[in-house]
Amino acid sequence: MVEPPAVSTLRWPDLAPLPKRPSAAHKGDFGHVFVVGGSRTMGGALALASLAAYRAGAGLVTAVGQAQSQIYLAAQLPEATWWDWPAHFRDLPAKAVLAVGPGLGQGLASHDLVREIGSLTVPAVWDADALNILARLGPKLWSQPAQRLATPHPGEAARLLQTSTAAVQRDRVGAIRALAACYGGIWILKGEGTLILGAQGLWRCPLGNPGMATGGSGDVLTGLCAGLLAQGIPAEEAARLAVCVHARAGDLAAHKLGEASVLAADILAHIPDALRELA
Ligand code: NPW
Ligand code: AMP
Ligand code: MG
Repeated sequence: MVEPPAVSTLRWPDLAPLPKRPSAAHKGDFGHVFVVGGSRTMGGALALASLAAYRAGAGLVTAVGQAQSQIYLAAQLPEATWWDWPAHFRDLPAKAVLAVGPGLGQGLASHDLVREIGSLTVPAVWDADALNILARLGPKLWSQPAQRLATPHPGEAARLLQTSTAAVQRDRVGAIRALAACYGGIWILKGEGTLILGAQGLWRCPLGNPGMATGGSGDVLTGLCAGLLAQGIPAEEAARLAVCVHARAGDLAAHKLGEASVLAADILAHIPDALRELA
């Protein structure tokens, strides 16, 4: 018997496009993303993720950050509403999706936010400092059932597995399998040839380029994942779609600007073109 390949390669643009928006739709139909991050010095990460959630098609986005970082949102995204830390998430609306981590920092207040979010059953995307805190607190943090999608880069994956970045990169397939086995949930291991692992299998995205190795690039992916989830796209499909749209947007940006000059904001700006190629 022939063994199926361990890793399936995703092909652009052979992915399901976004569901068509009914003509009588209203913003409540497309979910409400709460992006939790933006400690005092990293409001930019929160702004990028929030913008990406809207660009993905979410109906409403609320950014949750430290008061000092609101300036980034006010300048770039008047469409988003704002919550100051400390925030509580017990009474979220029915179609809420959380994205936690972009620019969150790892101080005491961040730990409190992550502990509370870890105890919720709301669908959530975990990234950046939320994953660093998860690495410190351990998999028990995720003991409540919830749809969770985690997006570590190799450095964050190494912290979660208590190993080195080099060891993760030597065996990326082994690393993503170990993450899923240890923590549960759906995993995206970022970097060249991003891997996506869930119950439906292990996938590799062949798109993307080293121009995407730039501050804020991963924060855009986090917002994209949450924006797709909020529209009711099943989590594994949303993960594969978000990774490919992000990488395709990065390729379009690099083609236009040259790899060295790509900013995370340029990846963001090319998301609509990438989405239109799918339709
Ligand atoms: P090394 O050095 O090789 O062992 P950190 P961060 C590794 C926020 N941001 N291939 C590599 O490790 C984020 O949201 C805010 C191989 C590297 O040195 C977070 O909250 C911005 N290795 C916070 O900053 C814009 C790779 O990881 C180390 C790799 C910290 O996040 C920037 C760096 O990781 C940023 O997004 C790869 N492909 N990728 C803002 N404008 O507000 C990463 N590594 O120490 O977790 O730092 O990713 O900058
Ligand atoms: P972060 O380190 O969290 O900002 O995430 C970086 C983003 O850029 C991830 O989506 C990576 O997959 C992507 N990226 C970084 N370097 C490369 C590369 N050399 N080739 C393709 N994608 C990359
Ligand atoms: Mg990151």
